[in-house]
Parts: sequence; C-alpha cells; structure tokens
Amino acid sequence: MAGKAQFRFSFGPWNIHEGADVFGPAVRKPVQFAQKLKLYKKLGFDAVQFHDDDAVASVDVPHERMIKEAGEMRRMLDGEGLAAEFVAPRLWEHPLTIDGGYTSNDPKARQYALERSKKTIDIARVLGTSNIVLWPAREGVYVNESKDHRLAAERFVQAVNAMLDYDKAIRVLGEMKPNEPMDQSYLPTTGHFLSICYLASDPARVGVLIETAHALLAGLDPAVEMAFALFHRKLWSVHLNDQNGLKFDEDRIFGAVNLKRAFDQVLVLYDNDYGAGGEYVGLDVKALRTQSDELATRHLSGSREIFLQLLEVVKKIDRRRLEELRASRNYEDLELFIIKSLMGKA
Ligand code: 3MF
Ligand code: MG
Repeated sequence: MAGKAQFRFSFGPWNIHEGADVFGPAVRKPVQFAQKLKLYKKLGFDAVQFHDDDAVASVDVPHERMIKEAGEMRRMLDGEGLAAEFVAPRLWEHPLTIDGGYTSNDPKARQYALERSKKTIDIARVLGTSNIVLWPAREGVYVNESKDHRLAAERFVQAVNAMLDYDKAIRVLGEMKPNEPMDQSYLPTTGHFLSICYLASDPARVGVLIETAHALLAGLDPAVEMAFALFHRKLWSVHLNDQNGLKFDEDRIFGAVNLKRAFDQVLVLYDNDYGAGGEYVGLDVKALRTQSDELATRHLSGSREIFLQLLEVVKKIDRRRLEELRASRNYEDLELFIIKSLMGKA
C-alpha cells in the first residue's frame, strides 16, 4: 500500500551558506548556528543533518570536551523541537586526509580517518541518532596508478566493519558520487556501495543515501536508483536537488532543471512508502551566489514546496489510465499523460 508515510523534511546547516565558490569569496554574511536552527521549523523542516564538526567546534580536542559540546548541541536541538537525522565525518578537509582516509596509502591517514569516524559515532550517540553517513569525498584517485584499486575496496569494507563493530546500534549509509573533488571516486555509484553492504560484517546495518545530483553526474536516473535501493530495503536517506547536465555538483532547487525527473523521484518514494520507517526527505540544495542574505533560504522552503506539490500530482494520477497505457505499450501517450498531469491538464 502506497502512501503510508507522512513525509518529514531535513537539511544540513551547510545549505545556508555565504556563497563562496572556487572562483570567489563569500558574498553573504555568515549565519550563526543557533540562528540557523531557529530557521528550520519556520522553513518547514523537522530534522538536522550534521557533519561531525557542525555538531562540535572541533573533533581534534580531548574527548570529554567534544562530548560536552555535543551535549550542548543536543540541548539546542531539543529546545527547537528538532531531531538529528545523521552525522557524517567530514574527512575531506583535514591535512592528514589530503589523499583520502580509509583508502589512503598512508597508514597515519587511515588511522586518523577511522578514529574520526568513531568520534562521529560518539557524537551521533549524544545527538540521539544511529545514522552515520559517509560521503567519501577524497577516497579515489587523481592519477590512476597512484593507488591499488583492489586494495582500496578491501580497505573500504574494513573501515565500515570497524564502525559497525565500534557501536552495535549504528547504521552506516554510503552517499556515493562519481567525481568531484576526485577525478575518479572509489565506489562511484549506489550500486557499488550496495555491493560493499553485503560484504560487511552486519549487512542489515549498511545502506545508502541517494543524492539526485550524484546519480545524474554518474549518468544515472535518480528515480531508478532510488527504486533499486528501495528494493534492497536500503534507502535510508535522500539528498533531493537538481542538476543541469554533467558538470560540477550544482545542488539546484528540487525540480528546477527537470520537473518530470523530480516527479519521478516523488512517485517512487511515495509508491514504496519511503518515510514509513522514519526516513526523512533530505534536501541538499545551495542558494545561488547571486542571492541576497534575505533570500538565501528560499531554495530550501521552495524545494520542500515543490516536493509537496509534486506529491499532490502523484496522488491524483489516474492509476487505471497509467496501467492501461503500460499494458498497451502506448508509451508516447504515457509520456504526454505525465507531462499534461504536471501542467494540470491531464
Ligand atoms: C557533496 C555533498 C555533501 C554531502 C554531505 C554529507 C555538501 O557532494 O553532497 O553535501 O551530502 O557532506 O555527507
Ligand atoms: Mg549531498
């Protein structure tokens, strides 16, 4: 039965940002974390996605201090009536992990990555979530011959196992992306990570977060990817956004580039009861650099609105007509039917 879920929304604090890009500095004033938290409910969101160092000032401090700071963050969340959806180790900014963490050639980097992942788990425990997201940004190569690729896959499984072993209550979610910052990322797609899931010590606790733009950058269709992970019962989070072609990760408003593609994702999520197990509809969208301070949250509320409006279209779709068109293999009328539904003309 479709539609069991009441959709709840989340985003990460990095989605409210100052607009700096690789070619130019910040153009908006920084928004304090406490201020960002106050915006969540106003914008229609119930949960916060964290990097480890969003939750605490630094993880490279004595453990008690880190835990104390995580406790303060938990109280701030409780105060705003917000939940923590996941915590992700930000392994891509530290000098030790310049050439990757779990799959680095340097044992010190690998050790740092593992220790930091365990600290992420400690933070997640305090924040009250069991979801650990891995976006393995620098696990991969710029120069193909620089690493042993087979060994990298093995090291990846070992790292996931070390996390599962460290805390028997956590779940690990891979958020895969084929490139950027690396030329070639290891485990570039959801399918690659799913294959790792089944090699892990406790496959039931390993799953995925699918980001629309990441699937598109891999030349894949996000709705088909989501359906595949849902079949495996491993779609535990999403980063909805949009993407114009194969270039850098644009993180555009959900549906801004291709509304039908956004509709397809909502259809798959709705039909498969995504959210019924407590999963959030996460957004990973960036305000354009042109936006003024006052307008730099519109991409978030707007993406949520588009999702909910597409949900209305999904619910109104004449399923009998859809089945008829499928059965008669009349795919052109099917396509027109969907496009007209999106225009309110079906
Ligand atoms: C990079 C991303 C990241 C991750 C985040 C959580 C800025 O392409 O999508 O968002 O989602 O770091 O893992
Ligand atoms: Mg993302």
